[in-house]
Amino acid sequence: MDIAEITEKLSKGESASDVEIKALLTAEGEDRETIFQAAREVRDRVFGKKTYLSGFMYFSTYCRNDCTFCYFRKSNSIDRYRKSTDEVVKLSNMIADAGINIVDLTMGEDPMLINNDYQGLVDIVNAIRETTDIPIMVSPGAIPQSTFSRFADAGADIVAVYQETYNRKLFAERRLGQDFDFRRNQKVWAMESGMLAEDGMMVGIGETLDDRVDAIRNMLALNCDQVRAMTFVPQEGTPMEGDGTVGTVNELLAMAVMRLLKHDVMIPATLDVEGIAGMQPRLDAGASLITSIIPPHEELAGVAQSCMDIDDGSRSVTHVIQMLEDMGRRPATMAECRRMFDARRERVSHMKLSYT
Ligand code: SAM
Ligand code: MD0
Ligand code: SF4
Repeated sequence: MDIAEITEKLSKGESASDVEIKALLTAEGEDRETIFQAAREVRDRVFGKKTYLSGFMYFSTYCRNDCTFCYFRKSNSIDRYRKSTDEVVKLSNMIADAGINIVDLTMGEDPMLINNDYQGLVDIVNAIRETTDIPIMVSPGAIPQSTFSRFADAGADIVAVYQETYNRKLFAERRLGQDFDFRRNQKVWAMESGMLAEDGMMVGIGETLDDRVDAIRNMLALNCDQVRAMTFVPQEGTPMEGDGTVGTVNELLAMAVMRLLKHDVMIPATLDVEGIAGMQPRLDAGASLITSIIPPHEELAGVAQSCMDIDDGSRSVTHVIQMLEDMGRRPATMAECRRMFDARRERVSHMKLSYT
């Protein structure tokens, strides 16, 4: 199959068959570069050289769940922390002042924070919103339908809840004891409440090529404004510890395919899989924002790479911006990011009307 023909028609906004998508996802050699280049060109057509920056704050690492891939699963005996509301607000302001465009408030499904209908996180969002306009992402895990409006009212802009896979059997094996449909519906409920949604797939958790196509199709069909692919990183003390590290090319190809299938979607280049070394390959695969930027020396963890490149400052915003500029790209301003979020939320609110 001619890869260039497929990328050309996708670049023009035409569709592709599953067979063609599979050809892209399994491309080798020079064909890969053809795909990445097409993805970059489409990205630059929509976003120009602007790149959005997202600061990551894993503010509670306690969790009631037992996802088999996750270091922070409840059965793993590890040191955990929970930041106070004041600390989270202070760190969020620091992140905003440092020129980062988005703050991602992430927690394990911490019983203390779930208590009282997530009031702890609602308070944090309210307090941040009182002092800054910065777009706020919340990543609270799977929450009740009725709780979404509390986050929207407090000033949150986007909810991140990754399905990981749309294969129900694999989901049940990885997200033990969790409800597939309840998690899937999180994205719909976020959008119905006027916020945006981020979905995500994991690569290397036992999925087949067909599963990857299915995940990409499903995530885009939900109409999420942000979609991600993350390569599984084996974690000490978990059931998948011995599964071995896989290369990241399948993640990069999945990102490029998502870019080609939906030109204006936000796709993160995460620093959480390969640290700062992973930034450029992901931007080269068509990413439009950088996530998992973490300030050093604040005792904050990453997820898949809980400490890699944090305290030496390699995941700090100063270093990220310098590398970005070396690539001929530039960080977005907070005002640009705000405008983008407002425009997308406006579109989502009309989409909501068409649901009902
Ligand atoms: N607890 C919330 C949840 O599960 O939705 C939010 C935080 S959770 C740690 C965020 C995401 O990190 C997961 O959805 C998963 O995609 C990713 N993740 C967790 N462990 C990982 C690993 N070992 N390798 C790669 N990604 C991982
Ligand atoms: C990241 N470590 O962006 C973060 C995390 C949660 N919303 C995101 C997985 O890679
Ligand atoms: Fe908990 Fe999220 Fe880790 Fe699952 S992925 S164990 S819900 S922190």
